[in-house]
Amino acid sequence: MFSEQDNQQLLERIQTASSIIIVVHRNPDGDALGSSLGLQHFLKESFQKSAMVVVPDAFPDFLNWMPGSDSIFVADNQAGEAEKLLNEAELIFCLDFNDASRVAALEKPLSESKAFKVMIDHHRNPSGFCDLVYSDISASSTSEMVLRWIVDLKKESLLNKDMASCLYTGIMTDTGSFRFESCTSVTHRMVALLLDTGIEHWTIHELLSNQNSLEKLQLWGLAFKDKLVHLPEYRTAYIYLTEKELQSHQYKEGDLEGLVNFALSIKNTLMGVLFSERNGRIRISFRSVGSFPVNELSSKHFSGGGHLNAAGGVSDLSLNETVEKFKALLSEYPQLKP
Ligand SMILES: [Mn+2]
Repeated sequence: MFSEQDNQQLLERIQTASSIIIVVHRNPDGDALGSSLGLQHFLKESFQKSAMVVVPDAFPDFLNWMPGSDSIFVADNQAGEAEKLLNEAELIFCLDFNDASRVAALEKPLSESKAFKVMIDHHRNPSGFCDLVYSDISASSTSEMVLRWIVDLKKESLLNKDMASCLYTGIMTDTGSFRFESCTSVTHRMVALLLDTGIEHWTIHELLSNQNSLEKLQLWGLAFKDKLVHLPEYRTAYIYLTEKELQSHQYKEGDLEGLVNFALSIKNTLMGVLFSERNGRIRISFRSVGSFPVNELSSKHFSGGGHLNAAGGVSDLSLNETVEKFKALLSEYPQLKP
């Protein structure tokens, strides 16, 4: 949590800033959008301040119902304008990421901006590019942390449905619908405050889940039938998809969201991995259960990182070479053996 002194300084900055920007990581997910839009609504409600949410690149369609999502500034098709916004900002909130390199092309303008920078984030090893840092790697989500901050300021009476549905979406998506170990009694108490605003949580679940296209389901069908490999000798399962397979199923950003969890769902599996070829690069999602640290594996071998049980990585090898490299590594991890 921010110290009392930090909070005083932060409130002063909010009140005096003529321009406030909220930035999130590239490939923004439910928590990135939920925390940033939730904070945007809070700044409006509590301080009558308009903040702009800036995302490095497009967000998935299944999040475009979120209150405020139509006013999000997507930087990758207006790079010059985004640079200008960061440059002229007096206060920048950095939500749901721990290092300036996580904002892709916005890294340089963000690092160079003279704005006062505030990080709220739950990823490991926050780097020192912000003036104020609220980091909690045990938190379920950045959305929960934003809500804790609102409660800490004793402003929970200002919560409204717009704020609540954004923060609820962030907490729900980052906890796999309240399933993960990081989802604690504190998380549930925070969520109770959100439900007290009268949001329809069942409608939010429907908006997030029942958004499939036929092509997406057929892509998942292909993945399960022909592209899922089970290695019981390493308690590992992985799915690998080529760019061609994605394209022939009219792939849209977000279509692979959650697929990796099905690799992990095979009985007695400790690690699930998804390799997908996108724009000539291999993107990798790692998931694990228990104490197997996929963030370490990813940072050591696939230029990635993240959480103990959920991490991302990339590879510039071909898809087959990447999968072979991954398979060759498994014997280095005796804890995967049954
Ligand atoms: Mn998050």
